Amino acid sequence: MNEVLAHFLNNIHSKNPGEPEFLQAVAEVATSITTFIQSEPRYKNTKILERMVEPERVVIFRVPWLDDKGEIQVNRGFRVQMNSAIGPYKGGLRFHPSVNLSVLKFLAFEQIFKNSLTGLPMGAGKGGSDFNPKGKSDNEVMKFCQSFMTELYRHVGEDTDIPAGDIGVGNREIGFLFGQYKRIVGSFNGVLTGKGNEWGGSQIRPEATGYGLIYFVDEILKTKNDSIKGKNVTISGSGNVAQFAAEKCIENGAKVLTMSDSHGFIYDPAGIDKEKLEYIKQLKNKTHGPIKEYAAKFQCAYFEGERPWKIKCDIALPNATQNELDAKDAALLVEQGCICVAEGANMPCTPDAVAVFLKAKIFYAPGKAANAGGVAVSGLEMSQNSQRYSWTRTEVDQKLKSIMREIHQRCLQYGKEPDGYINYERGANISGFVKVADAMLAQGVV
Ligand code: NDP
Ligand code: 2IT
Repeated sequence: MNEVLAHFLNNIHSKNPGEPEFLQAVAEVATSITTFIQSEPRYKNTKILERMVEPERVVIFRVPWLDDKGEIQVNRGFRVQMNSAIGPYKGGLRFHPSVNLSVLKFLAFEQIFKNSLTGLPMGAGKGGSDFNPKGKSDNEVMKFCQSFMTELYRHVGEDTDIPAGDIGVGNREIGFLFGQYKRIVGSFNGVLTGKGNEWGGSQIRPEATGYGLIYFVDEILKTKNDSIKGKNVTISGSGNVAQFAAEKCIENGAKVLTMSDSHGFIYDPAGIDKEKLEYIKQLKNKTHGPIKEYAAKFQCAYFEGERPWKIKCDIALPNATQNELDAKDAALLVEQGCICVAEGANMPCTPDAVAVFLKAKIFYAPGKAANAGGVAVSGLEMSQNSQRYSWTRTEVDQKLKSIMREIHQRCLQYGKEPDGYINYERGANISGFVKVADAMLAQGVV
C-alpha cells in the first residue's frame, strides 16, 4: 500500500475506534482516490480529504416514548451533519436496531459523493435511531416519531438540513415526523422529503431509487450495445428500493428471479411478474409478513437464512443492506457468468467482493452512483417546494432519467481505463470528490 494512504488510514483508525462501517467506507474512497489527490497539489496540500472525513457536526439525543402498555421506552437518536460545502445537509433517516454512530457516519460519508454526483446543490447528512419499527403499532410508531422530532426539529430546516427516508422510514414515518415538525415550528415547509403527494411530496419519489438504479444499469449496458431486456436478474431485499427496482426490471422485459428479507430469500424460476410483485408489495407494506409467504403462495423455493447470490444470473442487484455480498458470493457470481452488479443499497458489497468484480472486469456500479436516484428526486422535491409548485409524473421521471445519464457520464470521465474497462468505483469517487473539494477550497479553511 502506498505510504501516504497507509498513514492517512492509520490516523483515521486511531481517531475513530469501534467504527468499522465508517472506517470501511473511508478506506474504500481513500484507496481509490489517493493517487489522484497526490497528483493534484491543490487537493494534496489543503488536507481536503482529512477535512471531509470529519463530520461538521454530530447530534446524539435521548428519545423517550410511551408504548401501548404505558411503559416507558428509551431509544437513541442521531443526526450526522457531514458536509455543507455544496448545499444544505441532505440524507435519510434509518430506524433499525443495528443503527449506531459508525453506521450513520458511513452513510453520511457516502452521501457526500452521491449527492455531489447528482449535480444538484445538496450537502450530506444522515440520521436515525436504534428504534425497531417491526412489531410496533401505528400508535407506537407515531409516539416514537413525535418524540424523535421534538429534539431533531432544532437541528433541521428547509435551508439547513433536510432528512428523508431510509431503512425503516417510509411514507408513514415521514408523515408523523412532518406533522410534529409543523406543530412545533408553526411553519409548513419542505424540511423533509418523501412527503405524500397531497402535502408537498414529489411524484416518483417512492419509485426513484429503484427506477434510477435500472436507468443506471441501462446506461452501463448501453456501453456494450446491450440492454436489460431478456436478462435474468437476482435482487436482494423486498423493501422500497427492491420493489421498484423489480417493477422497472419487469417493465423493461427482464426476468426477476429472487427477492429476500432479513430471514431468507425466495427463488422463482418462472420469474416474479407484475401480479406477483403486487402481492409482495401488499405483504411487505400492508401486512408486514415474511417473504417466505410468497414461496407458499406461488409454490417456489425458499432459502431460510440465506442470500440470493448463489442463483445464476446476468445481473445482481443487492438492495437490502450493507455488507450483504462477500468475496465468496462475488466469486460465485463471476463464475456463473454474471456481467453486472449494481448496488441499490449503500455499501452492500464488501471491499473483497468489489476487488473480485474489478479483477474479473465485470461491470460494478457502486451505490453512490447507482442508487443516487432517490436523493436526486428528493432534490427535485426541494425545488418544487421552493417554487410552491409540482411537476407531473412524466416530468419528474424524465428528469430522473437524465440525472442518471449524467451521473453515468461523470463516472466515465475519471473511470475509463486504457483498455476500455470502466471502473465505476474510481469514476464515482473522483467525480463526486472534485465538486465538493473545489467548493471547500473556494470557501476557505472550513
Ligand atoms: P426498507 O426498509 O424499505 O427495506 C429494507 C429491506 O432490506 C427489507 O427487505 C429488509 O428485510 C432488508 N434488510 C434490512 N436490514 C437487513 C439486514 N440487516 N439483513 C438482511 N436484510 C435486511 O429500506 P429501503 O429499501 O429504503 O433501503 C434498502 C437499502 O437501500 C439500504 O441500504 C438503504 O440505505 C438504501 N437506499 C435507500 C434509498 C431510499 O430512497 N429509500 C436511497 C438510496 C439507498 P425485512 O423486511 O426483514 O426487515
Ligand atoms: O441513501 C440515500 O440516498 C437515501 N436514503 C435517500 C436520501 C434522501 O435524502 O432522499
